[in-house]
Amino acid sequence: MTKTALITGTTSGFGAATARRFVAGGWRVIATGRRAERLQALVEELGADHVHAAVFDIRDAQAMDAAMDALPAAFRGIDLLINNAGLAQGTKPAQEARLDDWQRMIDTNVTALVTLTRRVLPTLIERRGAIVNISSTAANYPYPGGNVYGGTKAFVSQFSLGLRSDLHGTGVRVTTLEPGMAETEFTLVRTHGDQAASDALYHGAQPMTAQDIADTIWWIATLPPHLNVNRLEMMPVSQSFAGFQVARE
Ligand code: NDP
Ligand code: 8X3
Repeated sequence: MTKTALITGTTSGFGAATARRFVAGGWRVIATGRRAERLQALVEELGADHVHAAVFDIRDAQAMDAAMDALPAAFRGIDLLINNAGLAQGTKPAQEARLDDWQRMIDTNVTALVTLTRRVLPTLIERRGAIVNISSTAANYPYPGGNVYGGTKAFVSQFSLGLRSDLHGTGVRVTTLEPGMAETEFTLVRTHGDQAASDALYHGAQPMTAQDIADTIWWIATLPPHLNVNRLEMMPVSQSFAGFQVARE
């Protein structure tokens, strides 16, 4: 039987590549995001039988509810929730950061993610489905300017582990995927539209691609049903760890 994935944030980056990967694998995809024209283009590219576009701002709980209530019959049985929509805002140290940037990250990466998860859980339990939550290496390793972004992703990772405990015995699988540097619109968004800063960050670094992440999510989702990947951290070979910093008088 054809399976259905609800993938948030499919207008760009990981989400768009993952939507294409799952449709190529024979799944139906509910594709979400604010940019309606990009979702429409995805529907035209992959076919209305395979993709349903649900246009809403994920921070708007009422709009989310309306979009979920309006799902066509063929897309109602959700087998996989991929909580991917998210963002970083700003790179400044906490003492210089904008409070509205912090609020936007918390609203999107945390509040919206738990709201949608709570809504979809009964269906996932009914269908012995799965959840893949997109966290980040920023959940595990602090770096200057990572402050609230890292905090939101640490929440996502810990929430995922908590879900595993609560869903014990239901057959529902939960994975948190923690990628490092990958070239998408992520840095453009983080810098409020600075394309040069984005290009400079990725230049010569061979970052991961959205396709790398899509293939990994596909692998996680298509493992035999008795296996659960709890958490998976991945980086490009060009990225690794640096030591502690020491302030001297
Ligand atoms: P992109 O900026 O390319 O894509 C982000 C997606 O999230 C877009 O489709 C965007 O849709 C959606 N989104 C953001 N805010 C909202 C909102 N308020 N309502 C609805 N949709 C929203 O970035 P990535 O693909 O890189 O990011 C995907 C996820 O991966 C994020 O959670 C990010 O934190 C995480 N991540 C990214 C890494 C990277 O290096 N790229 C590494 C580790 C994790 P739209 O703007 O149309 O609404
Ligand atoms: C994105 C990876 O290193 O920019 O989550 O925080 S990083």
